[in-house]
Amino acid sequence: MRRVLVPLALVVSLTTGLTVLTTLRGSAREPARVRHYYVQAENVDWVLVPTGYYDDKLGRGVAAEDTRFPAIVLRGYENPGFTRPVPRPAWMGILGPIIEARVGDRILVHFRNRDFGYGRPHSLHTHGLRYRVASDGGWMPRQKPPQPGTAVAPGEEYTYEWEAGPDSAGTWFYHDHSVDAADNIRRGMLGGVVVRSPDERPADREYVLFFSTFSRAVTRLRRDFFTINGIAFMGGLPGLGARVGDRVRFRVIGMGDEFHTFHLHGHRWTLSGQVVDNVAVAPASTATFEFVEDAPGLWMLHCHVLDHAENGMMQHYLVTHR
Ligand SMILES: [Cu+2]
Repeated sequence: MRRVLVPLALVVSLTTGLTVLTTLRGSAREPARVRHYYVQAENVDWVLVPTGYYDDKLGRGVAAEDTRFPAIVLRGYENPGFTRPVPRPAWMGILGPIIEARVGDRILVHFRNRDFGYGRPHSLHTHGLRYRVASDGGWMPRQKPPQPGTAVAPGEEYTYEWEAGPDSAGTWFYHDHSVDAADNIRRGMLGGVVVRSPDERPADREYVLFFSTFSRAVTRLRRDFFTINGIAFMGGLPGLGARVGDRVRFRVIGMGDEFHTFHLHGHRWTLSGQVVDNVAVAPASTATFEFVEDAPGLWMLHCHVLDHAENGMMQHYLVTHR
């Protein structure tokens, strides 16, 4: 096992971190912190429709067993030994751990590659945060020698150092960016990044939802599946919902090769000064919005690209009374 740190980058970021710390001092805000995340690339047989699906009106469906494929996922651990998994709510589906920080924080992501199934090199690359090139993770053809952290071999470790600047507040994401990045991302190597500004209001419920396609070209299954957090068809992503009166925040992320929309029945919210009930997200784009829950009942949450909704991109959203 190998741990790589670039001393220069560390010193520079430490200095920057201290500067931010000084800026925040004097306010009643939470002081800047160094946050450690332990993220591991692992092989799992992922089931895209864990509940199975059968529509008796249309006479079509799919059994859970027929939606299993060899995925590569990112899993979070609480300790440097990678022995205690970070608890994962069911609604997160296939996602890697959510990297969460406040503006001013420094984030150290200790990445370990355990992809012995495919035996591929991997990396982590983030959006929205500040980092030096040694923490970019983007493998480039014909780079000699390869940039550090862009092709972490199976069995090896690398530490990425990211920083949440004042211009980092919002919803972002990280993903593999190594030699076979596109295939690795299509197999599940993605996760959300949440950076909170000092004046962000706390939400009672907050969900990070990735809209992405698992195509038959990658999975070798009989058909394409359109998923939210790697799960297709209703019932497969339990736990999405709220109680009346809750402040609910959605962080929606498009990933893959197609654009998607987030549509939630019975609700509307303000985005960029306009009241909407449907938001489009292009690949690698995000939308953040919130509302105070006022609509009890079991609702549909789905992509409004019709072909996508029809082929799995829909889930339940349950609102209960207090
Ligand atoms: Cu869609």
